[in-house]
Amino acid sequence: MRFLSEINSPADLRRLTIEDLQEVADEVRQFILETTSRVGGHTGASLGAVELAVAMHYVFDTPHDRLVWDVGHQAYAHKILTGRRDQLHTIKQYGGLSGFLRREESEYDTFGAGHASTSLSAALGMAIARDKKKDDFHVCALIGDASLAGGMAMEALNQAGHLKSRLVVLLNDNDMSIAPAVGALTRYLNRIKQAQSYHHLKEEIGDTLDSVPGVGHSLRRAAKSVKDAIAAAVLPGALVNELGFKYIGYVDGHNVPMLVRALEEAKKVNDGPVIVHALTTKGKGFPNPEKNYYAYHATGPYDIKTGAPIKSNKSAPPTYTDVFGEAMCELMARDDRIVALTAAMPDGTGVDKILAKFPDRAFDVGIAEQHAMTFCAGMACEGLKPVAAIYSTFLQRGFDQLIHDIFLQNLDVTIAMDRAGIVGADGPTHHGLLDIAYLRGYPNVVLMAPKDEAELRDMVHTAIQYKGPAALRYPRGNGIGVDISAPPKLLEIGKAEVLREGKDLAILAYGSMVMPSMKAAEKLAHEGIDAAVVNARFVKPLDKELILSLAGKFSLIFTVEEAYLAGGFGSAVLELLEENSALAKTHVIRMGVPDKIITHGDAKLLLAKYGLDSEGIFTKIIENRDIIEDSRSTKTRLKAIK
Ligand SMILES: Cc1ncc(C[n+]2csc(CCOP(=O)(O)OP(=O)(O)O)c2C)c(N)n1
Repeated sequence: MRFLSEINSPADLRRLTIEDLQEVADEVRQFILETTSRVGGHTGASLGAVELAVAMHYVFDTPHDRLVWDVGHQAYAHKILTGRRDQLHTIKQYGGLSGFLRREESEYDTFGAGHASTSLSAALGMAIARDKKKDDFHVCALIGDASLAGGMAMEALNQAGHLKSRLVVLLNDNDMSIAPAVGALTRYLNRIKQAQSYHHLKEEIGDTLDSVPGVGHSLRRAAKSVKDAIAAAVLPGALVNELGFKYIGYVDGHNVPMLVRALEEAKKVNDGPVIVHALTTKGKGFPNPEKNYYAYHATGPYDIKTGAPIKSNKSAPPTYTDVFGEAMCELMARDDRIVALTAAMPDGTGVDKILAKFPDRAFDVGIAEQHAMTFCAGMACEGLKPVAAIYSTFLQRGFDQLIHDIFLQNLDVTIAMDRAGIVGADGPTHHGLLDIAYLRGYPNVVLMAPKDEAELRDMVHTAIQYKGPAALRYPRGNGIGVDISAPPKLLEIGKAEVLREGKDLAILAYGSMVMPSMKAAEKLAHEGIDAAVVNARFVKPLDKELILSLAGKFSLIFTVEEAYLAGGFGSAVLELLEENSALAKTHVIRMGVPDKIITHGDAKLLLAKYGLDSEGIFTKIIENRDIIEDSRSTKTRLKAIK
């Protein structure tokens, strides 16, 4: 590495000549390949944005100038160039670098991210603050074409064009989301690309840029030449004229000198926002880039020569995601009112299988969770049975739409929340820990969580059959290996399942915590403690009858959930007991995720850290042994009195 080993900050990069930059980019790309082939990561997304990162840090005086990355999954080159090269191999691991951007991690990470389409709003906010403070720095937001189509980004575009604050937007257009990008904006961007031949356009822009006066010439003349550049580019109306943006492009997003020139031009626009439209290839440089586009976005470890994934030999049970996809296909074959929907996560949610099998009854709406909810509501109004498969964390985007459009109108929509709980390597922006709290406070909705993948099938069926809004949550990763060959069956709404009778205490577990609770109970038996275990199945409605009877029987009840404790399943149990004056004799201990930001890292490790595995549940119960002993002696005394 001729250059990279000497680049410890963007200032080092800026000491190089423009002619050296392409080689720097090549070295950065090689470094990403060598690292991600060992540890995995957002490989393809980051490989596609290498030259953009080099050019931005070269042109802008970072960190004085503010770079705002959308999502942040594509920012490995940015991390490498901003002093984090030697830690890149720790990315997404416990104690290591975050897979996204975090303000605490580096002064160059001006805005934390992980969810899409936030960069323009944040960058615009910074630009306006700069103007108010009469400060002088550039703000440049980098956003992908799929994220640009997200609702928030559209709202920011709308305001940016109106405010006329100085702002550079670098559009990383690779025609891809995680899956191929969808929607009318994608078509619009493609129209720009097709409108003139790439070569012709490059020359035209190049000529115009060449005619720009150097630094020190009047801004007016610079602005005029920018106008020329813009006029020379393809301007099919909407973005530039109607929204008040200037447009430079498109440029080859893998040609660093060209990107540098385009960004230098953009810097000179001082009377409003400007978009630099760069065309890139996702997974650029990935060995043997197959047609399998999902492989580009993120990878596990792979063979650096062939690109083939390095898989462990262990045969694992199917993932909850796969089981959901299969169950949906079975149910959709039986009932043509069922339609499926994903918001830009077809493979992540199992909707890819459904799209392949039922292309007319499945939709990828793009990064548009809010729209997805109300779109489902509309379909439900007309008698369809929409099932939206969505990550718990991304559903947060659609909160008001859930309440206002679905729950309030009691519409027949099913929400399948994948990645509910601690997701692991993706960290705090992606953990799905809030859904119980944010969903259960409103009437009409039924909320459930399966103990295993067979029950997931039953719950998908039950939720679809239920006449009204229903949501189910299930974790990331593999099922526990139970038989899933039986047809999905209907569960009684609000009925829990007693899995183990006991004499000393009751463990009420929700979803993914049921099986660890069973294991803990078995271990407790060896210690002479007899725990009943209940698979709660529903947090709304709770199995009131059963829980109140448990409270009458046991002086100690544990609730266990893979979610934030505040407002969660345990809170719901406490509320029920309080409403029924059943708390006086029963001690309730809630286990779940505490009121803390949960970092990234191996999910098993994080769950263990918060006592959310069989060992943790066992230990917590042993710690409260004195309550059990007390209750035993009270019972003995009472018996003696009788
Ligand atoms: C609100 C939200 N929904 C979904 C996602 C999942 N997600 C992460 S990256 C991505 C694709 C982004 O595509 P694009 O902006 O074009 O960038 P690229 O990966 O192609 O560089 C998606 C859908 C997310 N991060 N946030």
